[in-house]
Amino acid sequence: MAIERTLSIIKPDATRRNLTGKINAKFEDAGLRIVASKRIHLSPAQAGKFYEVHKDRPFYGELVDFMASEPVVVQVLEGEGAIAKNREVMGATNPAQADEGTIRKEFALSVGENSVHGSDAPETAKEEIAFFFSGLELVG
Ligand code: YYY
Ligand code: MG
Repeated sequence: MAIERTLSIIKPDATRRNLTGKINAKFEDAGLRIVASKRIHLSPAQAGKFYEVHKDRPFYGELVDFMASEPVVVQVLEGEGAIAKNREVMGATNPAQADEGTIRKEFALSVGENSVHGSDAPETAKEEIAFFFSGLELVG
């Protein structure tokens, strides 16, 4: 499998509870390298744009408010099959359905406040990385 890059976000419920280090340990233990990282506070407009794909879903308004409520840590993770590997480490969207040992099983509060975002495919990974980072900020 090829070396890939994927976009990860540590969400407000996790930054608020000081879980950034514990979550990053899960990524690193899985062989994912953090090649870019920054703590930012999204505006509602920025959060809305990032999650535009979900704009017609009933949870969109709440999702945008939540993502803009407190700081997040946006990161680029790199490794063998990084996109799928990150999704595995994250666990299912709904923590009640997430496997043991996954980030969401261990830390998520609810389906909405579920601690992490991860790109779901190569094309979205490329777009999402470009949404937050310039090429100069990616330090492999
Ligand atoms: O990629 P992933 O984060 O696992 O789930 P998506 O289906 O892309 O949904 C994005 C985001 O929306 C999810 O992480 C929480 C929120 N959400 C929700 O609040 N309620 C749902 N029923 C589904 C998703
Ligand atoms: Mg998704």
